[in-house]
Amino acid sequence: MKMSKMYFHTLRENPSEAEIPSHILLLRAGMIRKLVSGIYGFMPMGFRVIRKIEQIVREEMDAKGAQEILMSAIQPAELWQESGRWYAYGPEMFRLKDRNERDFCLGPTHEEIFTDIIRSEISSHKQLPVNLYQIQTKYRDEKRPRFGLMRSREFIMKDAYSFDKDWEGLDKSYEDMYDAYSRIFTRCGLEFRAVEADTGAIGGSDSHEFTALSEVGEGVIAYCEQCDFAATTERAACVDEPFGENETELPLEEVFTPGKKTIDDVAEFLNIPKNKIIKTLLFKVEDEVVAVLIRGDRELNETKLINALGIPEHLLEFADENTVKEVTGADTGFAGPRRLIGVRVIIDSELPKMKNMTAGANITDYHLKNLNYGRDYEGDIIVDLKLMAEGYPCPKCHAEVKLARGIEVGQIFKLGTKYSVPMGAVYTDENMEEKIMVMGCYGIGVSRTMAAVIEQNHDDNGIIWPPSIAPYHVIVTIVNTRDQQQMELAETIYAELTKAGLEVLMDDRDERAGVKFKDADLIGIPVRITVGKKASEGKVEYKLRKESEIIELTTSEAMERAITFCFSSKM
Ligand code: 9G3
Repeated sequence: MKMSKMYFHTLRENPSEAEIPSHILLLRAGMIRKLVSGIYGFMPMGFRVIRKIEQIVREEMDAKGAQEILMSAIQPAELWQESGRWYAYGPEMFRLKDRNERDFCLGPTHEEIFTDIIRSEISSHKQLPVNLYQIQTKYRDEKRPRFGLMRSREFIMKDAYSFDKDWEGLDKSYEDMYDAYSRIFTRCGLEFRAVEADTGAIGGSDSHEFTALSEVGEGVIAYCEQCDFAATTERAACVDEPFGENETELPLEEVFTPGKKTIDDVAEFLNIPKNKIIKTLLFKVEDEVVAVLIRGDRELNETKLINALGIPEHLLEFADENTVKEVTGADTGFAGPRRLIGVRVIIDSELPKMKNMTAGANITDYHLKNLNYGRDYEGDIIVDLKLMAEGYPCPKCHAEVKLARGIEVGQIFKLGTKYSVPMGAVYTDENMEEKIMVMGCYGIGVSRTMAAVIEQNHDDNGIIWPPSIAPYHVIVTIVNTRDQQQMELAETIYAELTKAGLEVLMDDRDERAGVKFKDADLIGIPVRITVGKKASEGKVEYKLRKESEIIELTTSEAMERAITFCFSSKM
């Protein structure tokens, strides 16, 4: 492609609303353009990258026997009512009505749609397993879209759904997808980890998140360097670390703690460690009040709480001051587990083993010392509620856990019969008995992957695309387009490399060389061949975008290197 003909508009400055490198660079390089908050369009250079990623996805999905289809982005409410999910999602679901006032949504995901297709067309065990996938725009009305493609309201997702005869079949489908995902993200040049992820209220079944390591990632993963433990912090099981189990239970003691509302204030005022204090958090779930107890030196993992309560995320709210006053009889900051009326109490698993704890007395300005589980307070649910933190013991080998930030680029789930039961996706087995299909679902954020690759591959001058998904493999930069020799040599190089199977961009614009070099760095083309004064001697400059070194080579040497470099980087 000749840049003099290309629709290509860069920005000189960083756009004010962009905060992270991928968002800044995608806008400055003219690869995406914002329509409105959270909605982006892909311009020629950027769309080429999207199609490269999609191509890698297709190759690896097809290699596992998955078959590509394309469903509608608009979905009838009826199917979501059948699965029971129409009322499970709040404002993040884009809902709309057609001219006959029928309810629809813009698809945030397609479990219902794919299950509907399969249930009406599959009836025999002979037709299973099936794995169908699509690459399509999804819609989720994020409350705070930000970071460009990282958290947008419309995004390109590959979503696949597998249908098996039984759980054993699902295990195989899941394993195939796990392997396909590892290949896809490796080929995209991403540094990633597959980590155990939250399965939501489904519980029990498996889910893995493919996380691209990045400081700007919104996700945090926990991993162990001594064993293969790796999980999102939402999912990571934490080891109970009770202590003082053998202390004798001391008598309850009410202590005056004027204005001491926080764990830190109480610890300091009573001169006790934070891990001897019970943190009591009050929530509302619709019109029920729930008290959550966790050790004062730990953070609550709200995902574990939501799963323990078996509720959708948006139903969990912090109790407001009035509710706290009503339920505890005290101001906020003095809540405790003793004598809570009509409140469900959820307790972190390590607390019942601990003796002589301190907590709010449910009396303003008072706390209670020497609370002992069983004698002084009880719980309705006892479960691990701890949020994993750096240095906590690995749940598998007890070595110290490490945390890292990451970008979720893929997630795979064992759904089991969550959709096949309510929607009646059944088949007749070898004995002519009716059985329920067992499902899995598998998503890749295609547009988010593009952003994640930039987060991991950029410098101050711009993007550094891996050849596998670069918009072009080589850019041939002509220093002086009025010089006939330089133009001819550039044309020769362009033709030769194209014939060799490379995708070549020729910067034949009537621009100063400096501008051309800056643009070449900004858009991140892996190899730059500069044709300048030495064209008369058949010499060119060769530079890899990921290195600073510029070397002078003969034309054929430069072309050989470019071909070898691009093809060896597992295009
Ligand atoms: C909704 C809305 C947002 C959602 C969902 C439904 C996330 C929803 C989970 C999934 C699970 C998998 C197939 C591809 C891989 C992920 N956000 N999820 O179900 F109505 Cl508004 O999408 N689906």
